[in-house]
Amino acid sequence: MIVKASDKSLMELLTRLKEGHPAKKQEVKTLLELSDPKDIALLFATATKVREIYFQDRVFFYGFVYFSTFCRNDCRFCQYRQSNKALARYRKTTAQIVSAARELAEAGVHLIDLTMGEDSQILSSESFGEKGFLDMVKAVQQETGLPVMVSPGIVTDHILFHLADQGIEWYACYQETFNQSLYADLRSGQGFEKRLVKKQLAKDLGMFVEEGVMTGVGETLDDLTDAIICMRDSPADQVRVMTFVPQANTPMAGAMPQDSLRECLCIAVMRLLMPDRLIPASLDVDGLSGLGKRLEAGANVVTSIVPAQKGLSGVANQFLDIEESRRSLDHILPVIKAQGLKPALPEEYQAWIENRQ
Ligand code: SAM
Ligand code: MD0
Ligand code: SF4
Repeated sequence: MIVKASDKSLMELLTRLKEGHPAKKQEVKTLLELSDPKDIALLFATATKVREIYFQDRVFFYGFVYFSTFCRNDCRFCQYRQSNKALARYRKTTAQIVSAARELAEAGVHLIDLTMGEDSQILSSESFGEKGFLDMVKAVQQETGLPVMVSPGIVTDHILFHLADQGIEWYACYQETFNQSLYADLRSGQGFEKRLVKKQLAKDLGMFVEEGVMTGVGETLDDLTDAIICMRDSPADQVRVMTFVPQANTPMAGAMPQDSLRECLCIAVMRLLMPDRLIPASLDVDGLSGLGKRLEAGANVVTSIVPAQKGLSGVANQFLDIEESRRSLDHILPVIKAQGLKPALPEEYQAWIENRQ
């Protein structure tokens, strides 16, 4: 069913979704396949209206500290896969991580996202690493006084128990896709259910959870439609989509880079289906120049804000805009202001958290 902006049915569909009526699978797919610029503009305008209802003109900022780029896994899409011997890797010390987190906090972010590859030196519970990891997270929490997200991949239940016990607010762990055969190809050797079960445990322990998918990894529109509906029906508190960025020295290096329109269409549809959730506009895919269009699509969290001169990497783009300080609030603020948006106050982020609990 192709609907046109001029066509009454698109207006009616968007109005119904804006009013909170549930979306049927075919309606979601119809919105994802919009191609006429007028139709897309109408979808984005509706998504930003819905964002305004739930978040007014406020935007949240997430600082990003990729503290170890060692990984035991071999995700086909990721440059940090253990088979990529061409990559220079690092493992930051607690002092270095705390210093970066402090700088981000002073800059005015609302949360610190501590991310790593599945670094076996840290994750093996018998090694100092696990205790070192938990002590480091606690040090960041105490030094900054900010909410903390951890994105360590699959960790032991023991680590999740300790994180929840320490009052760490967020656990991020993405499925990438809900098409289980595509998942098995992307994250070979890693159980699909295992990631879902870990997130459920985090939720049961009182943590918030972030879910995420990628576009441009061989998914169909039906896969993306299913993924958005699965995320809607999941307990995730924050939901993201990122455009796959092909990486040298990986099995998917030759993939045709996809533009971020599909990501922005997903953001807008996710806003309509999950109006009260946090939806990132990541700086990691297109850098600062990609921020505006993701906000125009209805995102309300700027993520992957990385301090310069700390030797820290991004994920989809290891270096893009980092040492030029373009992934900084100084450069972000004019972009959000141009859209009539402004930084949320720290207490407004805290209020969202308390409200959500
Ligand atoms: N190692 C942890 C894990 O895999 O959950 C955290 C690392 S990072 C947050 C992992 C996420 O970054 C992946 O789940 C994927 O969604 C995203 N990602 C990794 N490589 C990417 C790429 N080349 N392009 C776009 N997104 C990518
Ligand atoms: C981002 N580069 O927000 C970060 C990363 C992990 N929790 C987030 C993918 O885009
Ligand atoms: Fe490792 Fe995470 Fe990259 Fe997969 S996505 S290779 S688990 S760092």
